[in-house]
Formats: sequence, structure tokens, C-alpha cells
Amino acid sequence: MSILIRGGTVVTGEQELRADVLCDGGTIKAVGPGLDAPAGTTVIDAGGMFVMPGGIDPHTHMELPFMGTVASDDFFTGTAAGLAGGTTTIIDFVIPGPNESLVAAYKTWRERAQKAAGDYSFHVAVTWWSDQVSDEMGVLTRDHGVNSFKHFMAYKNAIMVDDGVLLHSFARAQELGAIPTVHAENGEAVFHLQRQLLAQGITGPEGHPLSRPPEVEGEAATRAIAIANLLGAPVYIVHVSTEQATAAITRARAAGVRAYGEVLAQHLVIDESVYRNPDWATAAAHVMSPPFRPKHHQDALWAGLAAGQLQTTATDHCAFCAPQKAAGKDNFTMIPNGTAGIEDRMSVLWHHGVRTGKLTRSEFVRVTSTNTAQIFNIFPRKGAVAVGADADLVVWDPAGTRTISAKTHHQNVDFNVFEGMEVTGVARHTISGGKLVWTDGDLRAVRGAGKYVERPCFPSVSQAQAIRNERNRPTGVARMPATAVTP
Ligand code: DUC
Ligand code: ZN
Ligand code: ZN
Ligand code: ZN
Repeated sequence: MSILIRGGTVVTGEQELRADVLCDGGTIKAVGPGLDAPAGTTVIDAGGMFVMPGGIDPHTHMELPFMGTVASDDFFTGTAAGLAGGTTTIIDFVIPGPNESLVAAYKTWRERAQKAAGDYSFHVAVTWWSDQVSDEMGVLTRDHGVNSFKHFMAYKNAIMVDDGVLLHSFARAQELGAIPTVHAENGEAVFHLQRQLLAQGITGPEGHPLSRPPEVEGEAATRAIAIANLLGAPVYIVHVSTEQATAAITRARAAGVRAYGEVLAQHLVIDESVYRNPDWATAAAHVMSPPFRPKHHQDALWAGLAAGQLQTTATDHCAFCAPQKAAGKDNFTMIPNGTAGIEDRMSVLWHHGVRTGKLTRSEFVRVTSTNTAQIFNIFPRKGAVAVGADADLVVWDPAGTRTISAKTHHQNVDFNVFEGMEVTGVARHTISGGKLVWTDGDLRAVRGAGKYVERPCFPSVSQAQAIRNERNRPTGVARMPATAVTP
């Protein structure tokens, strides 16, 4: 089946041009003005609309077993909701338990993801360290197309790792040409503050942000970057929510460290006042980590995105329904952490970013798709509107409006953190793998239609280069090799 998108304006991370786009057999066959439609082609009228690469959400947790329960959106419902919002690819997380084989866990997640309606890939978390883990990182990069490894600096007594594990794992990732990623919160500090708050009788959701103040994130981001810098490794900080972490990344980049930052759509527009909602369930529905912040942090995040200091936007999509959140009724530390957002990320970014002039349309494409494809090495197969690229496209209606609501969303969760937000800028049509899967409000997601996306490693920084840089380093000043891996 072929599809011709006619009469729109193609927007890529670099330019805008009036062009038609012809898709056939799952890839883009032609981009140019006045293309002919072969017999049997479905023609989509994109007049007045923008034709952009499908969104890539680099941070989701579909059907994640977490904090005594399992996230309510599975790989089918979650990716289908993404398609309705213009997101065609996710990078989810394999999270092995301590002492669990990384490869075995990876196979478990691959099995779960068979039902996905959109394309998917996996970061793999390193939650413990041994020679086996080191070997398995090699197997995953060599045989399974994994080029990123995640580290949780928080969640003590569960999946948190200490600096020793970070050092071992970052060094191994650097050797393999993979990119270490971190959830940057000082888990010891969080644990300490949680005990203190509970001892003071603060047991409700208002305790959640108090136990994870901005400094907790700033410290961990700074530490992760310092460790990466020592080793000459790149580092990608997930869900940057504070001016402190943004500043740490900005400083590091100015010093030549290949540090990247990801921002969640939620943190850009929602602030910490949600935890003071007198309705327990509403406050608890917003419990995620890092938490929502005092409003001024949003300015730093938008500025970081616009300036390119923060490169990607995500959702950390991890949906829990009210009965699941209720597990923490008497103790906020037991509320499953997570919010949903995959369906709304693109519209929220467009409405609050492009329409306000904070982002240009090409910047929008970069932060919702292209930069992720480049950092995680799937460009230009993904993140591009170009001949040979996957036919993952969104036909974006800049004048279309909708009111975000749990009553109408496709996510399998009973709450929406953007409830009632009226957004202008919607996905009118979504094409995934060359198929029209969302058109004028009709969701045609197909269970199992999504494909696993392999992400090859970058060439690693050679040991010799690292040693040369070490010799050139002024005494006492840690510095990243000037010729580090170039995503
Ligand atoms: N934060 C969340 O809110 N949920 C899943 C994991 C995480 O780090
Ligand atoms: Zn996280
Ligand atoms: Zn501040
Ligand atoms: Zn996460």
C-alpha cells in the first residue's frame, strides 16, 4: 500500500519546504513538489499542515513492574495512544532486578513488547555490577542493538546504584561506544529526607516534593557528569526538571563534556502546587520522580531546550490508576511513582513551545524527534523526512484544537495530568511503518505491528586518545577528550 501526502509543508530539524511525500513498503520513496500518485495510492491532503517526522519518545515504561504493582499502559495501549498523538517510536527501559541477568531481562521485555503498535527500542538498566554484567553489556551491544545503559542514582534498597557501579558501568559503556544515561537524584538524600518527614508525621503526597528538593537532582546530575568526565564518557541525563541540573549540563558542555539532557513535557508546564491539592487522589496522581517543581524552574527548562543545552523531550510515561496510587494512602513513599503523557507530549510542546515563540518549528522537530534519533544513533532511519527513511510521519494541523482529558484519551489510565488543557496543534494523521494508523480522530493501531529498532554503537573513543588527552590535561583539571564520540 502506498500513501501520498500532498500539498503540505515538510518540516525537518533543519528546514521547511513545500513538498509532497510518497511512502511505500514502509519507507519514504520520494520527497518533492508535484509527485504523482501511483494507482491504488491513498492520497492525504495536507494543505495548510506540516509534515514532520513521527515523534520519538526516548523515555517510557510500558507495563513496568514497579513499587509493588505494574504500570497500567501495556506495550499495545501505550504505543497506540502515542500514535494518536503523533509519536511513532518509543525507547522503553529494560530494568533487571539486582543480580538478574541483563540479557534474560532484555528477553523478557522483548517478549512483552511483541504487542506494540508502534516501533520500539530499549535502554537497558545496570542495577548491579559484576564481571557477568560487564560481559552482558558487550552481548547486548553486539547482538541486540542496545547502545544505551541506564543508571538509577535513586530508589535505595531497590534499583539504586552507587558511584562504584557508575564508574564501572560508564567505563564499560565508553569502551563499547554506548551512552550511559542516568536518573539523577541523590537516593541517599531522598531516603534520609523521607524518614525525617515520616517521623514528623508528614505522610501525604505533600511530603513527596519535600523529600526530593531540587538540590537532590542538582547534586546527582553534577556527580554523574563528573564521573563521565573522569572517564571520557558521554552522559545523558533523563528527565531534567531543575535549573540546577540544567546549569550542570550547560557548564559541562561549555567545558567540552558530551553531556545531554532530556525534559519531560509534564515538567515544562505543571508545577509543584499540584501536591497541595486537598483531594488526596489528585495530589497522589501527580507523584512522579523527579517531582513537579516551583514554577521558575520551567523557565530554565524552556531556555535550555531553545538554546540546545537540553536536547530531547520525553514523558517517562509510567501510568498508574487511582487504586494503584492508593497503596500509599498512609505513606507517600509507597505511592507508585509515575505519570502518563505519551499521547499529549507533541501537542503540549507545540502549544506551549511553538505557539508562544519559545521554539521554532524546526526546533520542535529536533526536540521531539530528530535529536533523539541522532543521540541514540537511529538517524536518519528515524527522525527524518528523507528518501529511504522509515515512513513514520505525522501530518500536523497547527489550527486543530482539542481539550486534553482522561475521558477522551487513549491511554489506559484513569487520570491525565494535563486534564482540561486546551491545546492548539494536533496530529491530524499519523503514519507508522507506511500505514495510516491515526486519521481524523480514527485510531487504527494494530496490535503487534510495531517493530523492534536496533541501535548500533558509536565507534568508541580509543584508549590511546584518552591517554593522550590525559597527558595534555592541566594538573588538577579534569577534562573531556576533545575528540569524544560524535553522535
Ligand atoms: N520515575 C517515575 O516517576 N516513574 C518511573 C521511574 C521513575 O524514575
Ligand atoms: Zn527516572
Ligand atoms: Zn531555584
Ligand atoms: Zn523513567
